[in-house]
Amino acid sequence: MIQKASFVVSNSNPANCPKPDRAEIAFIGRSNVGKSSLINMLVNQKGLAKTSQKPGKTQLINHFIINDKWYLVDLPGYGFAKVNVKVKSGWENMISTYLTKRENLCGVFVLIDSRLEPQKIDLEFLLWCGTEGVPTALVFTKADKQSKSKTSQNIQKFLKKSEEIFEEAPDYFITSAETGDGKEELTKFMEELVSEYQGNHF
Ligand SMILES: Nc1nc2c(ncn2[C@@H]2O[C@H](COP(=O)(O)OP(=O)(O)OP(=O)(O)O)[C@@H](O)[C@H]2O)c(=O)[nH]1
Ligand SMILES: [Mg+2]
Repeated sequence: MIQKASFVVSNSNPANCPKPDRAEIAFIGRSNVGKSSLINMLVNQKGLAKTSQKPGKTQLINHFIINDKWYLVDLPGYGFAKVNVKVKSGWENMISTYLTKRENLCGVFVLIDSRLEPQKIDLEFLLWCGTEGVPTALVFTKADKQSKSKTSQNIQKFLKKSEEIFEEAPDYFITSAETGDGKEELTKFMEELVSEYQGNHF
């Protein structure tokens, strides 16, 4: 259970992130997919991670500490067309360096909008994660926005499309930051990742 969560630091340079002395889990996905909202839902604090109706809100690597024990990280989204090319390549460089170099990273949740048909940009990002050995699981967001059957149709299509990417079917979760759906399952999974990491490192 997540009992305690607080902000630690924001960085633009992955090299300045906190000492990698504990397990870390990060949230990534398209701009506006609901990363920051999901984090707030999981930790029971509305304003902990900054959210916005406009894409491009989160621009830095944000570390939060959970139960005084592990780090949870909110990242900027990818695929936000409105930022200029220079800013965009800066973010992409920051995110890719963080994801490939962060040694204590034990899980990366890639968030996918459950309302949409499979998007090329998400599949390409997952393919990149696969080739780089980034440990990913899928989180489908905004499930409150449509019927359960529509959500599961979109998820089935996405999983079908991603068969070429994953050797094994990925872990996936269905969530809503509005209703709290998926909270227990996702929290349990994060705690398992953290325990496993600790078992291997301490
Ligand atoms: N209905 C509904 N709205 C959601 C949900 N999650 C997020 N939103 C809304 O989607 C918008 C974007 O949410 P954010 O959490 O800021 O998205 P983000 O992925 O962090 O976006 P960036 O930081 O810009 O990359 C906000 O208006 C949220 O209120 C959800 O589960 N259900
Ligand atoms: Mg955000």
